[in-house]
Amino acid sequence: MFQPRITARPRPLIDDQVAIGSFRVKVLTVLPEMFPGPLEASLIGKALKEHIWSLEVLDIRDFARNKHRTVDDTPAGGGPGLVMKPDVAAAAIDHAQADAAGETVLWPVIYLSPRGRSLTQARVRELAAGDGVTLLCGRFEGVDQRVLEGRGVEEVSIGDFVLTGGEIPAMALIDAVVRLRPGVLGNAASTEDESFSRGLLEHPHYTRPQAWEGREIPEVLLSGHHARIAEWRLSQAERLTKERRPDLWRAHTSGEGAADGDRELSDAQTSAAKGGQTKD
Ligand code: 4GX
Repeated sequence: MFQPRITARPRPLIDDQVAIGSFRVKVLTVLPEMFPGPLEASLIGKALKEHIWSLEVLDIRDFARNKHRTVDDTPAGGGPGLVMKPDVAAAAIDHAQADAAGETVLWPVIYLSPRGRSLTQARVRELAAGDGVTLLCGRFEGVDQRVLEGRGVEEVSIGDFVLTGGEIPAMALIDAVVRLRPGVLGNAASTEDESFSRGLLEHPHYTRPQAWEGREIPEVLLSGHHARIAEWRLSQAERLTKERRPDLWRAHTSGEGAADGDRELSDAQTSAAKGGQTKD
């Protein structure tokens, strides 16, 4: 007699405030009041409400062990500022990475820092394909180097400038990752920039009125000739990339598809492909 084998039993859709399949973000910070902040607004905020992703903010001070809740100390070797203590940072990381059954979860721990590798759309895509991320936010002079090494923390920079802390960089990373999760963007936008773009800056955009302060919308965009429009957009994207980002241009021209995969910066090729199909 045929007996269907039960391979999975029904599970609750929401378990401990975390929806099944939800992308989990944990933020370690001494300024928990900064969150969710702007992450509550717009599409990312809507996705948070819909449990497409979850945010757990941990106050690093809760992991300090003295009555003053000290999290930092003066730099070894002297100099200005303060450095986050390795024992406190490690306790916060270990707590974040320990799941219900006391098992270490496998998602990455990232320290936002101007010393890190630059955040790329390729890394953003990898993170979005995972189950979650833990973000350590530093203030002052940063975190004791030994905790970064000892806990296998990845250092990531959002750009070559210095902020007062890692919280805003963490929010930038979260926004970039969450927008790639299914259900966050409209279908059109997401599928488009994923599959076609290849490391060019975006072409300029225009909308009505046709003439504004004596400036006209480029005629080709009003022509209805989709193939010519696509051609124009691609040439604009190429011109801008050459002018502003010689690094991206080199990567684009040397072997197509930058090795580090900064795609999605332009939809020129998308339009080109579409235009090529609809006209001619
Ligand atoms: N991209 N900051 C880190 C503390 C700090 C200072 C020195 C290491 C060395 C930043 C950025 C950034 C401000 C976060 C300083 N850590 N993070 N913080 N740019 O400016 O990611």
